Amino acid sequence: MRNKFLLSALFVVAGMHLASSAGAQVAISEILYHPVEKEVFDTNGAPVLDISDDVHEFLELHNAGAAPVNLAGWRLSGGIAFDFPTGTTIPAGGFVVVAKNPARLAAIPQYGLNTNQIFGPYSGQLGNEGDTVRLRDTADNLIDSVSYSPAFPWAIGADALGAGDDWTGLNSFDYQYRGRSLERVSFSHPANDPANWLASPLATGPTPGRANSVQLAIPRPVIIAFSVVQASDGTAIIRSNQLARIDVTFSATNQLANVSVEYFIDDINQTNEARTTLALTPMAAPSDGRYTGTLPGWLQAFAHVQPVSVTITTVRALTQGGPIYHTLWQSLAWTVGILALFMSLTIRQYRKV
Ligand SMILES: [Ca+2]
Ligand SMILES: [Ca+2]
Repeated sequence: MRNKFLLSALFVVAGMHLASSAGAQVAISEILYHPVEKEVFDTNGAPVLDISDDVHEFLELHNAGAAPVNLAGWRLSGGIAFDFPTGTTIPAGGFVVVAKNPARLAAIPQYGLNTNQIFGPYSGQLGNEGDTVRLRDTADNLIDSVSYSPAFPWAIGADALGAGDDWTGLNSFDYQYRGRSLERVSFSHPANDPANWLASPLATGPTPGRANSVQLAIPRPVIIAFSVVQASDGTAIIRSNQLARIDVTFSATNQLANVSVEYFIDDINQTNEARTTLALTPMAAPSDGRYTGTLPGWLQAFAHVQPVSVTITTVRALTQGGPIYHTLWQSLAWTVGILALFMSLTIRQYRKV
């Protein structure tokens, strides 16, 4: 017989201090690498649209500077390739979109794109398992570069809808040819920081050719790595009555202060379990982003069950419901007035019959 318990942990970060800094010029601002592409057939059973190769992919550029920029001779490379033609200008504060298939993108009514904003087609594809995109100017200087991923610590909700309909409770056809894009939060913050990219909200969808849904000078911090080990010897197996050490690494650390972990042991048959909050300690300067704490012997209630292993790999599975993760994250952010980050650990307890 095997029982399964969940230990869920809420990371709460207070002490938000926004700062402003000068924006860069032209930057990669939005990436729709995995549009929802559901097969639709006509009455004869023939596909109404060739949706192979993710034809509704796009990449967006933004000019965050105060002057127009001539993009003629600039190029995209990496997973996709495109050379901007003569006469391509991006106005100050403006956006241009480079499409896998410009006609298909222009046909999506929710986007309301003007054809003079859409460039392409590009060759290649924005990989659904992660990819790199680079923007270079006429002198081949690297202007911007992003290596995104559909997996933690990147916003997993931007992988189409983040999970299948049976998990999200959504109907993919409601998001046909769109889904959720990666939207950049700050143009003065490094492009390659996962904290700088959020999945576009379900309700509004991707925003090709216009401002992204969330814009901050400094992105909210996210966890980019964590581990839970037995405190006494650092091993992954945590036995009953043993303290556990949790180590967490954040990025976008400018706003970090008063980091704590909130946890509860979740019997899958109950809700509203009592929660415990534990302050985490900076391992170095707060800007370093690494925090640690020792969880008490929270397995004592199950002391008769051992050994216990912490299965870190399930964290991704539990958080793959993009909307669920996002809703929780947002509700905490707004109601408590602080930043909150969520992660879950599954603790499997094995009991001999
Ligand atoms: Ca793709
Ligand atoms: Ca946009």
